[in-house]
Amino acid sequence: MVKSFISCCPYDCPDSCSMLVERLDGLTVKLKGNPQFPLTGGGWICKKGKRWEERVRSPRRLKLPLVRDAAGWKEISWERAIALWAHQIQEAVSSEGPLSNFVYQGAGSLYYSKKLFKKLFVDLGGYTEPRGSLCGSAGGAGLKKAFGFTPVYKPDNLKHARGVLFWGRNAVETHPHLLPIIRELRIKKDVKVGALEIRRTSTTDFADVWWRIRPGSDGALAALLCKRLLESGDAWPSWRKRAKNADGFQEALEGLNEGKLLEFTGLDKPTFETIYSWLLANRPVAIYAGYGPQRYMSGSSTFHLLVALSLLLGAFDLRGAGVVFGKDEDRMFPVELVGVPPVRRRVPIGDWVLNVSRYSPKIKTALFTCCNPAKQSPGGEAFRRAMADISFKVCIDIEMSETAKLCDLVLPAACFLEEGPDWLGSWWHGYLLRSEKVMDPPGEALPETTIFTLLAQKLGLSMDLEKARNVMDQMLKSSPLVKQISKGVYSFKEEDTWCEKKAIEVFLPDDLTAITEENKSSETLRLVSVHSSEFINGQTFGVGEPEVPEIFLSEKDALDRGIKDNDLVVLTAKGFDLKGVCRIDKTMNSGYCIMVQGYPWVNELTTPRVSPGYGAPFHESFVTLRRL
Ligand SMILES: Nc1nc2c(c(=O)[nH]1)N[C@H]1C(S)=C(S)[C@@H](COP(=O)(O)OP(=O)(O)OC[C@H]3O[C@@H](n4cnc5c(=O)[nH]c(N)nc54)[C@H](O)[C@@H]3O)O[C@H]1N2
Ligand SMILES: Nc1nc2c(c(=O)[nH]1)N[C@H]1C(S)=C(S)[C@@H](COP(=O)(O)OP(=O)(O)OC[C@H]3O[C@@H](n4cnc5c(=O)[nH]c(N)nc54)[C@H](O)[C@@H]3O)O[C@H]1N2
Ligand SMILES: [Mo]
Repeated sequence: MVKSFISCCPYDCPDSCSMLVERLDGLTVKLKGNPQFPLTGGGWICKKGKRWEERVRSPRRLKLPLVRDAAGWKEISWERAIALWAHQIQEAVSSEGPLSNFVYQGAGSLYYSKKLFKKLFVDLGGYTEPRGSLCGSAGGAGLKKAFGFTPVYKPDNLKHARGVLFWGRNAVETHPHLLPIIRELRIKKDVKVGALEIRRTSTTDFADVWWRIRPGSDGALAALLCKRLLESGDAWPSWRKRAKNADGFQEALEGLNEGKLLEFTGLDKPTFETIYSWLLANRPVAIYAGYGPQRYMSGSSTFHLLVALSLLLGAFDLRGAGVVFGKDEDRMFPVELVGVPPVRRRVPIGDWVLNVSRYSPKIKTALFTCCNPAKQSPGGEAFRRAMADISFKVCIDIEMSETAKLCDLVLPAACFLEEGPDWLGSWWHGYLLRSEKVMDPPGEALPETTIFTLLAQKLGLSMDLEKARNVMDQMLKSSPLVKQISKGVYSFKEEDTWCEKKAIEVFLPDDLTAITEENKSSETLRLVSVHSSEFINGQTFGVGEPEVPEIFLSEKDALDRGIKDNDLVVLTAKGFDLKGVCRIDKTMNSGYCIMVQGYPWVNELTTPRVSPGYGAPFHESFVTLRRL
């Protein structure tokens, strides 16, 4: 008998889709978009979400706890696994104090129940964790600098925009449920779509017009556009009313060398003029900013300037104008269920691997959950060295990830279909989604809430995270801040930072030196990595890895090196050689090469660094390239 459930996709994707799950038997499920959910109206979900139909029961699922000894991996009982882990934690706390326990959580599942485990480390007296994220913290920091908080652009306000500018956002690949909305706006309101990119993409194809910019120079372009708006008198007349530090900002712009900056962006004067005219002609413009342009040392400054540009183009007075990026998907998570740690140490996510051996107190145990930094964080070799410096490492995952392989203990987790009730938010839309348990986990896999409740018991702490999850469920269901729309779909009150009546003032930058920071030498190519519609982040399930990685290169850089399309090439950085196949991309400029992120070799070539805002500037990595 077919049984239906409401669930939601756990992936770290802006779309966060509510899903209808049909369970055909204990092992087989069919997934589609929840027809009652406004954003998946036609029942459509993307291919990566759909693949959970196989992933949930794939042979790759971990089914038993595994421990590593000199001979390799061995299955052990939960009881022994928990006892071993508890012992290591106790030893760490008694020798170095609670900060010697490192907890690292990533974006593998956005479900709220995955956040409850921190209560255990709070109750132990504290912990160490990464500061910033591998994702959007640099851009987010730039927005925060302007506002003092993370602004929200409500998707609903797009309907007031006349122009949508995908500024380094590859929405067609990475944000598919936005497209029907834009298509409708085009038809009904004649909305114009532009894109600023470093190469042709499916999003530039979707746009009416696109311009190619040099990687890492978006801040310079934004500053030039601001300068021009002010000097030509086109700036929104009342922009100063909303600005803090207007004079400092104007002075900083006056001091800029226009010719040099334009050269830096790689744009010629006529192209700059077209961009400028497009912005003026299509006000109010929603600047849909991407993650790519903030993976540079200048990422935070760039985003700060995008706010300034929006202001000068009429944001706050013109509904629909503003910068669309991410927002806190955990806003509705009841943090009181976790509590505040008495002490907490935060180490930069971009380069902790370089410094871990020098930390005091020393890191003695590490927990990795919902993350795969061995693959997804910059500097593969540096990560492995850091791991070798930590005496006891635990990984909780649903599969044997690259990170799990570097740990001492690997624990099998239940996935979203196998636990619940649970909740998640979105970093785009304004719905809160609730999911139900559909089936049991495979083998002995357990929900994280159960795993940490067992660990707490062993450590003599009294906590029941299964119960906490149910308390969270009651709290969210009965919260006066949320309103149920249909089964599993709730909306919550959220103010749009760009459109609310309350007078918001943004702080404008007066130091623009960061936007032209460069550290490149002429023989090397900048390595830019991009997300793909095929899979999410490092989770390539069902896609697999190409035998020979593709390396995209401009015609000129290929010619300079005697490389032809489809030639085998070697990419080298930091002593690591990668064999790849060259794909000449005539839409790229010279000076950089591009690879798809999410494959294990990409971050072997990237450099661990921290950018302002505690981001990871993946694109400040440089490689040499030659024909094989
Ligand atoms: N299918 C799918 N969807 C996803 C993801 C996924 O892996 N797969 N990941 C999710 C997550 S976690 C994130 S953070 C988002 C990422 O979403 P996006 O921001 O759309 O993706 P990216 O590929 O990181 O970057 C977007 C574009 O920036 C361009 N770019 C790089 N450098 C520059 C630059 O200096 N200037 C300009 N103007 N453009 C530049 C790249 O060519 C790329 O096409 O997608 C989310 N959605
Ligand atoms: N070079 C380069 N590197 C990048 C990027 C880039 O553009 N270029 N993009 C960056 C970005 S934007 C992001 S967001 C990060 C993402 O990096 P991570 O946060 O590491 O995310 P994932 O690769 O999705 O890995 C998540 C892990 O969680 C596991 N998992 C899935 N569901 C569950 C669950 O329910 N419980 C547990 N315990 N585990 C689960 C998966 O099997 C997987 O091993 O990568 C970053 N890395
Ligand atoms: Mo991300």
